[in-house]
Amino acid sequence: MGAQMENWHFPARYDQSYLPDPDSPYWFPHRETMDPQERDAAVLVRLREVMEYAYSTSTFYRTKWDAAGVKPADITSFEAFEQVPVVTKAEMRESQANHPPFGDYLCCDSSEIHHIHGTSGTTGAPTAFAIGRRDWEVIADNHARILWGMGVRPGDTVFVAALFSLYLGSWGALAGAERLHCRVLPFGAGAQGMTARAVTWLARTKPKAFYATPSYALRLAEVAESEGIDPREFGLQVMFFSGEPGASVPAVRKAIEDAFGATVIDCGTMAEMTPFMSASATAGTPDGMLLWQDIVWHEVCDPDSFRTVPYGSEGTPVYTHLERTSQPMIRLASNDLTRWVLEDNPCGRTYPKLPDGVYGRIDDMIHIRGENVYPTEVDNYLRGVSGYGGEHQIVVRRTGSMDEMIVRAETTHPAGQRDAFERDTGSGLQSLLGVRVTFESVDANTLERAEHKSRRVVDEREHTKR
Ligand code: 8LE
Repeated sequence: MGAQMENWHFPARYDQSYLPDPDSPYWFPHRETMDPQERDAAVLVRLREVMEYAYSTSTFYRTKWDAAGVKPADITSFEAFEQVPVVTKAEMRESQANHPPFGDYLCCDSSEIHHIHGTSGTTGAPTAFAIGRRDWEVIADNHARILWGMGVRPGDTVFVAALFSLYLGSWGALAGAERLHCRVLPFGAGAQGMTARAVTWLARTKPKAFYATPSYALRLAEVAESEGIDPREFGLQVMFFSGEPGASVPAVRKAIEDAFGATVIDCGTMAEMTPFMSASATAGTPDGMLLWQDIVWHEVCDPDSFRTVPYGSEGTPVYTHLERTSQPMIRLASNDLTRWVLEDNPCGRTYPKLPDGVYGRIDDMIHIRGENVYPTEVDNYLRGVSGYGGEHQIVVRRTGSMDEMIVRAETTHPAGQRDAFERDTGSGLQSLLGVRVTFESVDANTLERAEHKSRRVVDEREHTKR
């Protein structure tokens, strides 16, 4: 079974010169279209191998699993695997504080480290990611394979418009596109005036593919339009996104498609999980995200028990590396929210799918007066309202003993002619969300645009608690 799966080894080994038949929609036809039960059986054997590797090379996993009474050799069923305790971000931070800089879950020799990346550290101590040289090659191969699935081909120009720094998103996209023998334009993002220059370079180089965060693509479209350039003139065909919800939020997706005239592809798990593109749509199945289960094992779990929920249900993704030898993550809890299904995919791949993408983080969900509000619902709603100016903010505050939610949205309606917009949008939001909303409008282009990931929620209740 495993033997038929193309290049199925641990540690992973890929022929760096391999490219599929140009007419094949698949990079590895067998792995991608095989009976999912057979694939899962091969993955189960692999999970044991990865766990044995991690147990023998890291104090972190040995201590954690010994305490939980888990032995790699006992993982002979998925039920057993679901008993393996999840890894949390807090544990990783603690491990790195006690064993700087990479923590005691670094499983390879430090001489093998090829790249160091990390979290931005805006919400706490930064975490460092150490990626081995061989792992980097394997990541590039995996991402090339997924890009092939999106319809990107050797010789295509790929424009990467995300931060080239600690952020792994841009580097992962770059590595994959290079391995795919594309022409890569590692443009970056975030410097002063860079978006206007991106417009010039896109118009000049006419790339086929483009990578960024979804909010940045919308920002770019606004800047192009303000310079009198229709973003459709860039001729982009495939735009792939990670980093935040957006590409699977219907109105955001439509806004990007309408602005650029390209196919929008959603992808991305977490930086720790690089190859993070293991959840990704394809050219033939462009909506939602497929879970490329032979690259990373994706489970959608109950957020309390961390047992998988049945297909069709909502839960939180838990991820396990199948090929990483440096800092392998084994049951990493994401704290995100999604729903998964297993059905026939038009592209022929037999992977499960997240039909609505990853629609929010458990900790970003706003709990207000007994209701749960997803910020993406507000975004989706506002983008469908005529006269919406393109950006908004959600402020939650406590007035007396009551929580109050204020949505402040930009509008293109001139001052003095906003009454109907304010009344209708405010009441529309209120009935959608089921909570009282104070709605305010402000002039277009006055709220801050994200150069990276958007931060639209200001929860002032947390400040008052401190
Ligand atoms: C909905 C995956 C990557 C490298 O682009 C990234 O942003 O990794 P990072 O910085 O570790 O952030 C991971 C978090 O971003 C996830 O837990 C999730 O909350 C969010 N995220 C990333 N990609 C998506 C996403 N949320 N859809 C996505 N496609």
